[in-house]
Amino acid sequence: MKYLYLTILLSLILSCSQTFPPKPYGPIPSDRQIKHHKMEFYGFIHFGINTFIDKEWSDGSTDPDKFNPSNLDCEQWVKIAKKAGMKGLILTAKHHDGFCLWPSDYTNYSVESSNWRDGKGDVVRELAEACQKHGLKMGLYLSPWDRHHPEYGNQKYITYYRNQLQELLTEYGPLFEVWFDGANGGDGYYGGANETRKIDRETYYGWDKTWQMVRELQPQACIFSDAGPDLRWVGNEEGFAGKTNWCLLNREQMYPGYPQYKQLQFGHKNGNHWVPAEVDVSIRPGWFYHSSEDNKVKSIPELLKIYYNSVGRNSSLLLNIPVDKRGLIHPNDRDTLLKFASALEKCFSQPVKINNEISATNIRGKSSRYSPDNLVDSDFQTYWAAEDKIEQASININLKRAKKIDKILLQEYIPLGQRIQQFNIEARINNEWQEITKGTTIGYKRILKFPEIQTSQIRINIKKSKACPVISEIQFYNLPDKYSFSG
Ligand code: FUL
Ligand code: CA
Repeated sequence: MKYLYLTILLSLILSCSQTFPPKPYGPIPSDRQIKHHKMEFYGFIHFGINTFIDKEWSDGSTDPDKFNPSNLDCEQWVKIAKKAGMKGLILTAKHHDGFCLWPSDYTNYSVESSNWRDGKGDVVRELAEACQKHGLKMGLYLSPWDRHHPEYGNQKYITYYRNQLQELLTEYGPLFEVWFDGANGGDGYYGGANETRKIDRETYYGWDKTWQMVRELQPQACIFSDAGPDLRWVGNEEGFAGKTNWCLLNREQMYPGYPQYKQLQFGHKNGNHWVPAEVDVSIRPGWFYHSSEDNKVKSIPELLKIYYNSVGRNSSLLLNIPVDKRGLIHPNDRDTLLKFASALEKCFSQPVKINNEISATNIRGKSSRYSPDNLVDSDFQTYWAAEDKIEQASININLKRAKKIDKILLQEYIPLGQRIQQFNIEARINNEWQEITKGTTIGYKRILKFPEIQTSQIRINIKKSKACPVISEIQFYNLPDKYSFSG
């Protein structure tokens, strides 16, 4: 009898221990990174002295008075961005030309030296206030390369750069992201020297110290650069991440301007830091406004393709809108953004209903806490998990009646790490199981699009996972034909 009690007790303990959540596997995201993952889509605003001289890059010698928007209205930007579904806006406070959109105490190469608003204007402040008013987050870009500053290339410039950063980090409220560009072309005005200055990208800027300032002054802000530490460049400006895309990166040997940027498309499978990719791409060919590009705003199918290849491939999407000479978003960009938002809404607002007809080949501790029902409750926090050591499993979905489907959305519960490395999706068509699509990594979000099928049974097979799979959400959709595109 004693033994019977003991056995019951032991098996109770065992089954309870099985219902403990899986232990995190490998690097995991910080809270600030998780919040950032959930933003998914936000905007970039390239605006500055280049806007007025029709250039992408200027050399730092342009007269500040050229900066003269006739009708600047940051609320217009913010309202459009919000309607477009963006969760934040990042502004180029200073681009490579060194011209500052705020009245910095450390230079007069800024809005203060222009006649705009009688030299009393501050674009950064106007944007901060508009964001605050309409509930959008703000981020800032401060170019490390400065083609105006006479001391660029020596230590005095680094002090100047950090002083400017301090102003931006302390005077404009909370920032969700600070953007550190790796570009450095060498030649510039440099206070009249007009020469080429080469710096050692790895050591010159003393990044650790600068990033420490961001941590201290804006602990919630994610730091973006080619090398993280919170977000990495995706290695191209065309609008796509790798189909295989790990949020992991061995970032120690990397720095802004790191030349092996192709690796950034995929991340490192066994990387030792959590550094997800951000896809930055412009809605027009250029980053800054050029009237010659008014009819070159990307089409809705092009933007949808970018969305699938960024948000749909475990990245965030930073879509640039060049603000025009008036200081407004041009009507062509506005119309496109609003149409893009309604296309996304049509695509993703109505998942195919699943009605609890979902099962899995393995459920952690057979516990309802890890039930496959959690996969279809539209709640990222609830998840299905398999038992430890189970690295292959299938999820079966029975749709009672045959339904049309042309894409699937999957989300791993990333607070416990990125685990899955290979999976496929099968559907029962004409009484046979057929593979309809397959993939490698999932991460925060993976969307796969395939030719429309009609089926009542679907199977998701996790074929390879670094540790037991932990999935938050699975959804199926049917894209309206009107928005179909190839590729
Ligand atoms: C690049 C810059 O050189 C471009 O002008 C633009 O700002 C883009 C976002 O980053 O490195
Ligand atoms: Ca869920």
